[in-house]
Amino acid sequence: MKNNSRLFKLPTRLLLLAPTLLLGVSLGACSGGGGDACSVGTEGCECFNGVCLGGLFCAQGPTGNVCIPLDGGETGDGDPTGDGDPTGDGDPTGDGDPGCSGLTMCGDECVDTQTNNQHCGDCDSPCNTGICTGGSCMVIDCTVDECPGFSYCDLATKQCLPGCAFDNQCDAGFVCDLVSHECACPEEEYDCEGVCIPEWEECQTCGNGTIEGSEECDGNNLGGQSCVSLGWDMGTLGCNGCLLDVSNCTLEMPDEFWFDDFETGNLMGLPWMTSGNAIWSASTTMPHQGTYVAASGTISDAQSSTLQVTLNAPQAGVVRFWHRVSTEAGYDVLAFYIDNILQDSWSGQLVWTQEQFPVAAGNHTFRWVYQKDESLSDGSDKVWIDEVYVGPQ
Ligand SMILES: [Ca+2]
Ligand SMILES: [Ca+2]
Ligand SMILES: [Ca+2]
Repeated sequence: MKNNSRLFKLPTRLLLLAPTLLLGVSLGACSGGGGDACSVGTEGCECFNGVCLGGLFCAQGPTGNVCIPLDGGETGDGDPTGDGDPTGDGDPTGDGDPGCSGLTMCGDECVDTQTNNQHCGDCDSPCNTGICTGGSCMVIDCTVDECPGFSYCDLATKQCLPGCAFDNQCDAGFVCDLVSHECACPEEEYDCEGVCIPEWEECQTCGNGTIEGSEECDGNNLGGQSCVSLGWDMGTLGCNGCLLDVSNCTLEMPDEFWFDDFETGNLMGLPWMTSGNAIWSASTTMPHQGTYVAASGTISDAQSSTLQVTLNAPQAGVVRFWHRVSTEAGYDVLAFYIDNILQDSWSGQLVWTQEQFPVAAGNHTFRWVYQKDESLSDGSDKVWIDEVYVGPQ
């Protein structure tokens, strides 16, 4: 993480430095060697084979690679000149990198090299024997001394080995497994992002403001998306249950017709709303056209899965769409409604079929519902639609 944020910062710093660089050159700050021949490593000079003098860092500049201060004081560590770490090993000031708050960055994790068995003293020094104490590997006889930090007394060898013996050596909520000497969640609990929660609770990271896993957004964090970036004309993008909510995004009314073939790979081509026991989604299973279709959610007996859209028909015309169903014939049905009035329903094993119904000008809600009865399933137990069109016949 730290490496990334540092790389990310460089261009900004370079921009800030650019006027200084130009000024510096004209004033001869880069004239250590006289004339155009800069002393390699002087601030603002071209890097020689990527090498700058101590305290400087080779960065890509607008006219070539130049040496710039490693640490312009931006990190607030009081060391604006840097202490000479041209290798950029992630520890520019020697204080363990400001982002690690006193710890040392090894790879992408912050560790305490005083006590870390994998990184004892420095990142490249694992303890092959003994325990890391005070930055060096010590073989400790636990019949004489107490085992320090995260170690336990191995009765066979009478040595301290890495691992726990007591719960209080583990993070809060974790307990020590006395067989593996590792910290684990208590019985009937599991590790959810470093917190032990009951087995029957879902690991919920929605609400922490960070977009993880299948989350599309989290709270105010919309991942840089907006209604417009998602293809709408205007409106305010929301985040609901860590899924993007486009219900307040709107399109300008089309001159001719509305159409969605789901080739956006999601339900964002029109102001779709999906609800029920499971939601509809874009699917690549047997598309009628293109790559994607809209597929009902996976539901159980007596449940339903609904997809609907409200559109303003520019003039009297039709709604047309293709559908496919693979359900228990006669009982588990795809029903289609316009403004809450059932138009037709389908069930059983049906191939792709096109339907068409008349539509008056104005606002209408088109709703597709997969509704199962109390028992039995057949086929894929799903329904699909594709190429939804509302416009002139
Ligand atoms: Ca989250
Ligand atoms: Ca399609
Ligand atoms: Ca059924």
